Amino acid sequence: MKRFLRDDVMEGGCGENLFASVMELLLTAAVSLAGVGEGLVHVRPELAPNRSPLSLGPGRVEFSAVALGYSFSGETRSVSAALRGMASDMLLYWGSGSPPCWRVMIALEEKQLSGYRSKLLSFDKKEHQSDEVKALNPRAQLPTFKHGEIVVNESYAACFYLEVKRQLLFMNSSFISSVFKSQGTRLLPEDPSELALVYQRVFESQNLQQKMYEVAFYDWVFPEGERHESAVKRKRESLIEELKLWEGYLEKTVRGSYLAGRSFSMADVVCFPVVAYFPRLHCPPERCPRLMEYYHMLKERASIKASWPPGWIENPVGPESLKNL
Ligand SMILES: N[C@@H](CCC(=O)N[C@@H](CS)C(=O)NCC(=O)O)C(=O)O
Repeated sequence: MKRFLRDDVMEGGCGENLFASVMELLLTAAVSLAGVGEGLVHVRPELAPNRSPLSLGPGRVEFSAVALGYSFSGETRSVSAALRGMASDMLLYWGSGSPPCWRVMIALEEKQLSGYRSKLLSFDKKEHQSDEVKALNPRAQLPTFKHGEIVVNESYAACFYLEVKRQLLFMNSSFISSVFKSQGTRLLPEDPSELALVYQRVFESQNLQQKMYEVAFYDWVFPEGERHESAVKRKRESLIEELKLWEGYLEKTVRGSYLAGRSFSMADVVCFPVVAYFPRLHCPPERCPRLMEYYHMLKERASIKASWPPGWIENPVGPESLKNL
């Protein structure tokens, strides 16, 4: 199967330019169909020039938009099958209950890539330190994520990669790039001020994650000789202050809002797994009532249910590490 890259085509003669436009229209149709689920892409071979770099025959087209992960073969093809094909090139090594792993899984679900391959590894058995993981991730941490030959291990990086990768191929065509970004849920808004808020919430969620870890997993984060009662107290106060900030953000929004406004966004993808630890570890709900409302709303979302940590399903009640917050 041949490889179709828009820039290759654009460098060719005017016939290829026309063909590129046809392909754009096709891909546009494919994506809008994908937005509503199962659908068929109809190829009109009479629109394609003979000199196209693709294999064409009456009623038949074969091309593979490899960089997009899309491939079509035959006159028609189910769009969801094409999307599944793209997902099957993806491999995620993950651990149950890990917020960084969970956020990548939510992003995969939201982008309609639930057919990705995965390996669930046990931290207790130190499976994340295997040679297989280390070959891809020298820090031997999870998530470790691979798409074809592309390795993206940092959880934030993997989430952003899943959102924008199709945009890059069609850099010269703003229309196509915006259509492609809308595969599944659009996680980064177009409007600059909305986008700025999403970025702000995405990156500041690292504070909430770090501060939650340092209280909830104090004994695990700090070795015995480095533990001090005064430090525990300070870290608890720091987490309470951090929670107040997030409460304040939600208080300024109407009920039912997401972390960065009225639409679900990348901020929710990265932050929800951290928020979910508060009820699990018995944080008193009065410490963060709006965050808890947000939690109860999002836990019913399909992507979140589909990626819920199996260890949490087995043991729905977690330890009481945040009970005294
Ligand atoms: N910066 C990484 C952090 C990943 C991370 O801390 N993963 C933890 C699980 S939550 C891990 O693999 N820990 C095992 C270890 O560090 O040995 C990301 O966000 O992807």
